[in-house]
Amino acid sequence: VEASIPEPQREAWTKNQFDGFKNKDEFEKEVVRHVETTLARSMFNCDDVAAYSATALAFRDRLIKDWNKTQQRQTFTDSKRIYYLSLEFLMGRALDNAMLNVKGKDIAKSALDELGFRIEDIIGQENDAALGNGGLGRLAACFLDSMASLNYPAWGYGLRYRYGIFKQEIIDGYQVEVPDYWLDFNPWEFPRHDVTVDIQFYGHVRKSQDANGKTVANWEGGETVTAVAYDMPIPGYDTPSTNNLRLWSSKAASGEFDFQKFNSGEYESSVADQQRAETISAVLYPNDNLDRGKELRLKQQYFWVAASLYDIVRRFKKSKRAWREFPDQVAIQLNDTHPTLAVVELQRILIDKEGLEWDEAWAIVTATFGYTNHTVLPEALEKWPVGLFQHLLPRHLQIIYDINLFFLQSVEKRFPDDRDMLSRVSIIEESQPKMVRMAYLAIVGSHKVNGVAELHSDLIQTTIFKDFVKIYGADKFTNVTNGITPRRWLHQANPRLSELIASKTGGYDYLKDLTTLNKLEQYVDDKAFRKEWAEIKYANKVRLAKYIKSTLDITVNPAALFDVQVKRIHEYKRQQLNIFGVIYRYLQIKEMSAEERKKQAPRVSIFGGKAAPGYWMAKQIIHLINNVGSVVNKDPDVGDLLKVIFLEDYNVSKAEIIIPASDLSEHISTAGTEASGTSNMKFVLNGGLIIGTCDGANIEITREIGQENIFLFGTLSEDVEDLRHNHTYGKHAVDSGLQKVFDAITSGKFGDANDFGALVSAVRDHGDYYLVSDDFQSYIDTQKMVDEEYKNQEEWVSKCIRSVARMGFFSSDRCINEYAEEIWNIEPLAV
Ligand code: HBZ
Repeated sequence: VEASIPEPQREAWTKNQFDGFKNKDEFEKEVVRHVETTLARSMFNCDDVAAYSATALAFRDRLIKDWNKTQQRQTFTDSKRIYYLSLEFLMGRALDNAMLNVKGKDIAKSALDELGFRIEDIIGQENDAALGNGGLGRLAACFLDSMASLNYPAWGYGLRYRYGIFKQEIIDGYQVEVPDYWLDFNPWEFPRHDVTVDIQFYGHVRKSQDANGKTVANWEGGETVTAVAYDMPIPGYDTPSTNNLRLWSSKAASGEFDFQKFNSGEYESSVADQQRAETISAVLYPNDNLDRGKELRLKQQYFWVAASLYDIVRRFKKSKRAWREFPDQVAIQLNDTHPTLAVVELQRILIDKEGLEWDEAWAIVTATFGYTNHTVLPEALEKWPVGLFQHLLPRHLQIIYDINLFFLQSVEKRFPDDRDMLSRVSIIEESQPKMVRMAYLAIVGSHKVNGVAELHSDLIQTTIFKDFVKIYGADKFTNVTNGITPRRWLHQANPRLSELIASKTGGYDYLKDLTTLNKLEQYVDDKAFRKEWAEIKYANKVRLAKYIKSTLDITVNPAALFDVQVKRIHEYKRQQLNIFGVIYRYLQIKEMSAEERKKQAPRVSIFGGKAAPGYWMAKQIIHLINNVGSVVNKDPDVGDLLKVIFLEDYNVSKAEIIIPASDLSEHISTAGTEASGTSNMKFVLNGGLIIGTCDGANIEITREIGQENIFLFGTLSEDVEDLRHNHTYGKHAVDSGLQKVFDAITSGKFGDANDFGALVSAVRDHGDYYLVSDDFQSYIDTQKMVDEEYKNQEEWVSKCIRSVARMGFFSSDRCINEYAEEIWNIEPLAV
């Protein structure tokens, strides 16, 4: 690397290398310097925010060094890179992670202490980077962490939303959305005003002949918006490898800020143009598992995909390699169908701009892309009206039609007798209006398609994509079960448990090879170890209890069983089943004698999660939970036996407090609907047990930890279809337990019954699509078993320890290694 600096300047550059702080005193000096110069604040009025900012800047300086070197190394070695395209990166906070990865937390702690600050308070000042909805976005963040930690040359590409997922407030029991303007001060991003790409929209296609008489397509006219790169360093754990997350921000193209207009007095409309351009990267769409088909969303997708591909192609072209080597240098992973336009855009670049023949180009495209599916829910599968494409991206629509034509021709050849097949697998749905099926386009344009847990990968191959398995063979389809990063989700979130584990497994190496957790199993019968384990869980529960007290002014007993369901609110995830169960428990307590009550195991039912702003049913569920809470929590008959808590604004940083404090977490989706789930893994890794259905990764968790360590209940996915079919529309028989719950709701016990009519009648009168009534009794019975088993604390803690010991499989490091070997064909770059 140094050799690239011309000889005469080399010494001056190398002798002046900035090394960052090496000890407490140097760190203090850096902090004070940043307070006084970078932030231009006096150290006499340095508050927590300023101390956070200065601390973050000092660590950022350290990261930049490694980041630059990593990028140089990747360029000089000309290594193959993986590009992870995701519309969402739910990163959470960065400072604690940066401290861990550059091994500087102890230094920072004592220095901040001397300067008069508590490190926890300082870490707590940071805004979450909440550029995602839920599981899909958080998975992308865990993957970035693992790719850097494993030294893979990897870049993430996404959008730099000015507003992340909204902040949730609960007012009178209802969700209210507040915009999340998070960019006030973001020390982790670097604007690259010199890295810009002009992105075209609208216009028309004109065919012409080139010098050799070949017909070429020219996409002309329309409007242009400029993409500006913002880079964020992604440090790896215990390695200097620091990868890049590049987020694009939109602004008016320089020619577009119309000086003509400006000068002729049309100042307002010239500003309006500017604002229209900036709208593209303004907000994250807040729906998870729902496709709403808005034009601006398609604009976001193309804007981000086109800018990213331009960047990737530009980097490849610098290597001066032949085009056919592109897939040897570049792997691109599509995080769900949101970036599927990248398939079309790369084909367009190769044939329209670079002059390759269709077949040659298409071979390159399909060898480059891999597609990950995250859902089988029909309402989440992306489709775009052909007319919208025609208007916004006319050349891309032509290419899609050609892709489809060649694809259908090959299908017809192989299945000449199956006429139906062609319309079933066509990328264009012949509906009114015609639609482009993005998942089919992603399958046809990729060399591998994967689901995110075993059951889910089986389901996509046997249901929504089964024709494609016939066409391409089973080899094109694979499973990569999700994972989570143990750095954030164990070490950072649960430092005391991490320390205890380290003391028994031979240090913190377990954070690099999670399977070494299995060494814990030998301590299961060690009473002293169990005691320490239980004390840590208790302390984590005290921490959460304090948080509940400070935010909701409700006192909960840390000795009670903490039963947690935190995730996006969705009918398929069945928070309604949980709250119906809570109501059932409440009614039972009310019927008990004082004697019986004494024998009851106290419980705190904790909920958290956002409803998409337009998802009315999900908002009803939130409202019901809150209303049940306000009745139960002040009922003197109940006391400590039951508390119902709804935690406002569930996000990554709150998850880091909530998850380590759970005794039992709920993963109770209707079988076959939750593709994987990833918080299930986080809860078990933090020493909590699960109550769950045979769905998603619950199944593999059960296989790993043993069925005696998980509370499974409910319908199996193979039985769901039949049960749904049997539910006659109109009155639907519900058993007496659930009927009592419905009676309580409709009697107005939890506020105006009309407010919750839809929740009841969805189950009772409208076919119960999510099988709440079918699973209710076994859910209640299983909760009873939980109560019984929780009374035997020694046995409970043993189960927790055994489970943690067997969770090694669920590291995102394992998961990324599988992607690297089976899909990306990429090697780590030695440091
Ligand atoms: O992806 C989730 C799955 O529901 C969950 O089971 C899985 O563990 C996780 C990671 O694989 N899917 C999502 O989170 N999906 C979305 O957030 C989403 C966002 C926008 C959309 C569609 C889906 O248009």
